[in-house]
Amino acid sequence: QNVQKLADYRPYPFVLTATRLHFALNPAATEVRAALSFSPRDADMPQDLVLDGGRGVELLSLTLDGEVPDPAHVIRRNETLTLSAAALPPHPFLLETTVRIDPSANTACEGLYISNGMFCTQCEAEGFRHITFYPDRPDVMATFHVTIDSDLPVLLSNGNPVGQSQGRAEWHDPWPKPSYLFALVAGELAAVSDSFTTRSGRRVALNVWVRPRDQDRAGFAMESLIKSMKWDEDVYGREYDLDVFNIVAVDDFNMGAMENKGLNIFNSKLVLASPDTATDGDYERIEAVIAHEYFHNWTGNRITCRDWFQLCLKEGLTVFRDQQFTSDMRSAAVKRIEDVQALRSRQFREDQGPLAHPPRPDRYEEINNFYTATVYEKGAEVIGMLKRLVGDDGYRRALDLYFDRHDGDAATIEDWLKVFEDATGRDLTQFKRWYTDAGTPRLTMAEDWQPGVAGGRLSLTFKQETPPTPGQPEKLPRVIPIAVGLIGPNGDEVAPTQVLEMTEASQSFIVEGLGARPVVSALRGFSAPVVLTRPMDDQTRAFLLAHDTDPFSRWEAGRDLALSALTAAAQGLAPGGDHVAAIGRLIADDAADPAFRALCLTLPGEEEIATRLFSEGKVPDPEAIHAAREAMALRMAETHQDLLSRLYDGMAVSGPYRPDAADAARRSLRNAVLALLTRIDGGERAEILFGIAGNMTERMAALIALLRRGRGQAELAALHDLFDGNRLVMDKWFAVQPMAALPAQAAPIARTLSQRADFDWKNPNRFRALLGGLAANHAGFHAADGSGYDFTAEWLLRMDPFNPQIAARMSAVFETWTRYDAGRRAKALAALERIAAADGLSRNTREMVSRMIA
Ligand code: BAL
Ligand code: ZN
Repeated sequence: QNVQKLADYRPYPFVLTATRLHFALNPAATEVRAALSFSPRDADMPQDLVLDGGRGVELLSLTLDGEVPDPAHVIRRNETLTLSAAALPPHPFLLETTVRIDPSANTACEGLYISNGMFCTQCEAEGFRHITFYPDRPDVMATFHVTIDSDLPVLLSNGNPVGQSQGRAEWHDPWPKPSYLFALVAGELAAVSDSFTTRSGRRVALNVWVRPRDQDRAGFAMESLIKSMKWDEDVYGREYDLDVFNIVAVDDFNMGAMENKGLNIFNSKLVLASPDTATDGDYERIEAVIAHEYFHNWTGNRITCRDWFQLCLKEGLTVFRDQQFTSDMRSAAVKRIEDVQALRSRQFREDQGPLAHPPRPDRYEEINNFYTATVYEKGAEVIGMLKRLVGDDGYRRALDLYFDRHDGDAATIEDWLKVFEDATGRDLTQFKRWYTDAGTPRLTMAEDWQPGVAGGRLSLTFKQETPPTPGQPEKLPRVIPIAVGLIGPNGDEVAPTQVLEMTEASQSFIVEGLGARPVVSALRGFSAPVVLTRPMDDQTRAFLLAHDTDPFSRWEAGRDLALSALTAAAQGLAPGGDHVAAIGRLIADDAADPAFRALCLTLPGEEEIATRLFSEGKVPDPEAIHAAREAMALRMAETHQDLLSRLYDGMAVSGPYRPDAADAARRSLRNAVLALLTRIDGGERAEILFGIAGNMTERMAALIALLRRGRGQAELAALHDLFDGNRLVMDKWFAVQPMAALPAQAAPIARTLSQRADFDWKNPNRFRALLGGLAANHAGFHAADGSGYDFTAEWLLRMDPFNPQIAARMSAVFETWTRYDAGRRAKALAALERIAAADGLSRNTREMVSRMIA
């Protein structure tokens, strides 16, 4: 066991001022020369110099100020190279090494590797140590000068180009950075190019590099980059700081993208888009991730993390910033609802299970296992709460101070909170629990109405409690901002949104002079990441769905109506309420945003229903949940057949495809309607739409609607014929089949697909497509015979020695296994134990599995 603990943090005993690297690229034998300018932090306290270096790094030579040191002072262990203190001078010195590495054998996609003939790197979190010996930790920051020798035509690294000749390129990055932000790319690439002039007049050359045949699909990424650069200047006052900004698309990539200084490397699925290959969802995601990586230039690169425990310092803040950006570019209401849906389906699920951890964990074995929804999405929610508590002006002052005070630093969560305290005068000691404690607080609200007191007095009493999580049995109360508004009986708002600040385990808030009893709209905008329960009948929910002025709470009321009916039906109880009628009124409202109506029309997913049942102390039955959801969708289709048909015809988008919010909203409503109508029209509309659709959004919607009804084989074949050579479309083709299959067929379909020659499982996207597609089919993955678990375990075991990061992250599909009945639990546990017993299991997967079966 190699447990890293936050409490053990010590500064690196040497300062590294400048790093010079020389690469002689060769697929199987690349030589890397490194010249590192060190000085001891304290000359009176001699210390060993410990450098990280992976097993595949072969040391060819080493000198200290030009001399070969006594070999007795140079100690190579498994993953380190140590120069003992006795060999080191008490003044600045130059350490030079030459090593050999084999990028062609690097299947883990960490460090320097080859994807489709292109050299590329991924160094976060600890990939740089597979390139050369180095203090591979984020608090060691140096300027980088990089020379690349290769016959390949495009040779890129961080910073500004300072020399280019036949077979050689030289790059200099003047901004000190940690090794995880290093990048190198070499290949036969073509660029879509543009430029951006910053507000202080710096002209920045922009390039999106892709394979030559993909050049016509890189334009949207470039547009998104330019919008992001402008937005960060306008909203945060942050300018870009180099002469060039490069983005490169890579087919084999473990993450979505990476914010290397001046050279962002992207998974090609988050760069390449054309109407016939990418959906509206893909376009929106590309825009958001291009922005996210660009925004890291300030929140991550100029100010980085002191250690990996602080990962949410850069990730939570950068997610928060990209969410703000998307809200400004598109519909803020829809974005908020989508973000909450994602948070609940991924992060609440994490908090409910054995993998729960705080946004700032205090221990880990493998940091790659902590790039999680908790660090990213909950990290962003915590910042949203801070902003709600200190107000927009306070937030702006705090952020200005953060950038002023910490530019060039490797900072901590304590530093972050301190700027808020200093800028606003607020004590955030209690608030810090959001960073250090795991788990989703349960909030209950009770109302007491006294019509005869003080002109009508309403008392709202909130209680909070956070369930135990691994290693944290007891939880203290947190600061919870609760946004509340009041709606009068006639549907008018009688009290606009006010933020109640809860700090105690139980706390009451009183409003007087109300006259008639209002309906409370609570947790508006999802003002805190908590589970709110309150006694509310379906009539009140329907009232809020009709009248709430807060779009999130309005949607939430409809969601609750649907969930109360679905959870009842999934337990064999008569569904109460009238969700179907209430939804009918909403979708008939032509004044409402089509995207909002689409969200309301789409029933909660099966996983969400299971989560709700489990949080109510019930054992979810995947088959019953599936049947209940199917029955309700059918009832909606039958009840509103005429309305839906009119909507389907009326929402068609004319003219050429545009990925903007307005057109995407109409398509999303029309596609949600199609999913319902396909249940009663024999698939006619979906078949027609698939045949005539001029874009992937409608094609995929039609295909999924058909597959869910057990049809669509001809369409699948057609899609394959049309896009056989397009990796990204073929990933969709692999994903959609197990995802939209009837539950009993999901695992068998996944198995059949896995036997195809074009199941290129070593490609992370293809692997995630098939296994993720199966996991997204709740009743299919949790098939009672264990076939979903067995299939997944087999492939995790196959992937693990090849690419441990991908295997470990995908293993989280098992994280909910303890929710289910004894039969399923036994089968899931057997699958997990099979993985745990494998010889040579990676540290990544071992940590995940052992946490899940602990
Ligand atoms: N830093 C890893 C990729 C991302 O979150 O931007
Ligand atoms: Zn990020």
